[in-house]
Amino acid sequence: MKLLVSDTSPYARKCRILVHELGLGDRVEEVDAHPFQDGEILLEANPLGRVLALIMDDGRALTESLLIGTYLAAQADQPWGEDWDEWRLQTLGSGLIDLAVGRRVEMVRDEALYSDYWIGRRERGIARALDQLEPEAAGLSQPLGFAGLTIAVALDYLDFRYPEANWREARPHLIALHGFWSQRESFAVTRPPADA
Ligand SMILES: N[C@@H](CCC(=O)N[C@@H](CS)C(=O)NCC(=O)O)C(=O)O
Repeated sequence: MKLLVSDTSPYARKCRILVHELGLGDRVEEVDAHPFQDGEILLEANPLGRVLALIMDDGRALTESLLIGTYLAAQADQPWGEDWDEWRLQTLGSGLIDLAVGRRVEMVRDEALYSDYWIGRRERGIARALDQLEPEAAGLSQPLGFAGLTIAVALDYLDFRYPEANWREARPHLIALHGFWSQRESFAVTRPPADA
């Protein structure tokens, strides 16, 4: 299998961490495919031009990090079950990534195109999601689950692209979850380059 990734994408990072944690490293080859370069391999796998994509052994490609994560877990004989709370928190963490990436995209546009409305809207959504996740993070039954992983990747992405969010302020459970993941090798080897 080929996993088309970019080293700054939090969506790609979720799945790269999973590959590592599930012990699938020898079956999955990472291929660098920055979305804004519109490379042939990426556009063929994902006509939407987004990272990430997984080219399966039969040549077909999957897109969307949640679907790819679900597929990888099944490949490792550890299928995700019907723990709907785990799914609920996972999608909230993923939505947090969406807002943080959306804000970042807005911030790097030409100043003339820059929209305070959209940046403010994203920032308010990020703050609300963090407030909801804080008490819930304490109840994450298995810190190694996909929900915890996704939330930790979202928090690390905030450190990377939106440190002014100050997500640590009065959020001890999120700090603990992030601290847990920060000690994992999978997290360390997938950290985006500081200067990117
Ligand atoms: N919902 C998708 C989001 C993927 C996504 O937006 N990836 C970003 C990179 S971080 C991208 O490729 N952006 C380029 C674009 O939207 O044109 C997923 O979960 O995989």
